[in-house]
Amino acid sequence: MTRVLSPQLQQRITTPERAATFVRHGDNVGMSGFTGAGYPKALPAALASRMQAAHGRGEDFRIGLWTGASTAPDADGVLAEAHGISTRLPYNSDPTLRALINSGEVDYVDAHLSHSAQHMWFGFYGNLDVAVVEVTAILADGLLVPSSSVGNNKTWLDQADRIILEVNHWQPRELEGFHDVYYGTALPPHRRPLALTEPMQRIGEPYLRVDPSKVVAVVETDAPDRNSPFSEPDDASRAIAEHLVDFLRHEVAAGRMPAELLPLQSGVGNVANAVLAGLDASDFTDLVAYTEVLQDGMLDLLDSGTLRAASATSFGLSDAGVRRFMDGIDAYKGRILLRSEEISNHPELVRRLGIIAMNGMIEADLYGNVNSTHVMGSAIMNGIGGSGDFARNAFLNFFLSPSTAKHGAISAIVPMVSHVDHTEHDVHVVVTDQGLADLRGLAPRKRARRIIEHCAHPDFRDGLTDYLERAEASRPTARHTPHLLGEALSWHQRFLDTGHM
Ligand code: 0RQ
Repeated sequence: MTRVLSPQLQQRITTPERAATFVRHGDNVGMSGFTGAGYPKALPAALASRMQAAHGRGEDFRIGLWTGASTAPDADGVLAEAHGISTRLPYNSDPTLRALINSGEVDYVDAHLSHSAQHMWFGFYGNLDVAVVEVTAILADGLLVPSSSVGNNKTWLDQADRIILEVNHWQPRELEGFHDVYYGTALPPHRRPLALTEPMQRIGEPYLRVDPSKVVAVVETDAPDRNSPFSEPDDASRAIAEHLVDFLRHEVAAGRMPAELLPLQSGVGNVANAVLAGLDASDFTDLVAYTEVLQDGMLDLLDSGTLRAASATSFGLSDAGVRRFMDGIDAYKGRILLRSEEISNHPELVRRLGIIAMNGMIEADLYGNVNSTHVMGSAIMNGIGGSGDFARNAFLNFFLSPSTAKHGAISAIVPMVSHVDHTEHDVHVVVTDQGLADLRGLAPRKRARRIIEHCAHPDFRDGLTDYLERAEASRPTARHTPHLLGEALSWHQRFLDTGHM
């Protein structure tokens, strides 16, 4: 059954190879895709072949690649292998591309996800030449049924000069009705308040709009999303989850939040999934999520009834999760909403709704500054993603990590973070497998003691205490936030020197 019902756009149906000829060297290309969901499946490989052929002839062929967030090996990966990316924003987790970013070949603009669409409209990134957007179907009137992520698709379709649509038959046709795409955003000084006061409220429409005269090609595909598996929670993740869930109980008992909590945001990865499992095993019920990504753990919560409903911008499911979602898709309708990332991550909404934000980190320092992105201050891991959008504006935020990395060789608690993504002013609670440090309302020296005592691994506790005591004793540098600057940085250097990194 065809999913391209618009007679005008039927005329544009073509092969990926032909569609790829509409992308030229030097173009900025806005692709769909967010945490491995809803990215184009055929065009990137066809484009990569053209790039490789051009490079074989001694010609340059590279694009600026903009997306919602991470994609997959068959999008970011193939274009990176073809050395076809000059600039990348706003988020990447592909290992091949990560290596090129770290080698300096690719310019990476690691941006807050809520900023990426508006920075495009503000003209900060330059012209968008091409949009390549996966959809579930094209209706007879030309409206687009979005696929498994919305991300920045609305903005790319609005702004691009030329548009290539991929209609993916693998995406369930029943996805129609799962989306809420808001078209009311304006540029300053004409912005109006966002009229969303409840997480599951609809403020937009179920479809993406497109100007059919800009559509240069329509490609039909039938390929799955990335669907990475999740590992079973390990002991460290389980311990992190227990500390966090206990703390939420404590907050309810103290009267600081209602029994059904406040809307939850959960980052990606195995630790985040373990926390969701911890919530599912708890006595919490009737929760709601206002988040970016719906991973398997969120489906578990929806299935058990712990979670009433969830608003996000994307799925991020394993194969088993996708099968479960597809099998029960009708029951999820009305309980899951996918929005543009400018809305799912909007600071105004995160602040208004009072989100509980839970995100992973690489390291935290004694004073509560958090590094989410860089290993040893220099090598990018993924990017800040939505962690800043949520943490900075949250009612309550948590940063989570095992207390050590690299099989115990490296402490996740350090004297001074080697790179700062979230400053001490934005960080409420740090959680490791060792325990939880509630930093709210504490001055720096008290924060430092609490973090060492509750979060540091015993193997590193003495070293950190010794550092703090000597920093506090040193004159005249022991001021509001005591530090021994040279020593703080050599803490990281020694892991490089001993070959751990
Ligand atoms: O590397 O696999 O090579 O050993 O970092 O670490 O423990 O598997 O943790 O998958 O939860 O990721 C911060 C990266 C944590 C993630 C980060 C090494 C470690 C391993 C991964 P290896 P884990 P996770 C919503 C919110 C930013 C974006 C965000 C992230 C690898 O949570 O990208 O929050 N966050 N978005 O060995 C050296 C340390 C280390 C270290 C970890 N201290 N030193 N290496 N690693 N700590 C989602 C979106 O926005 C889309």
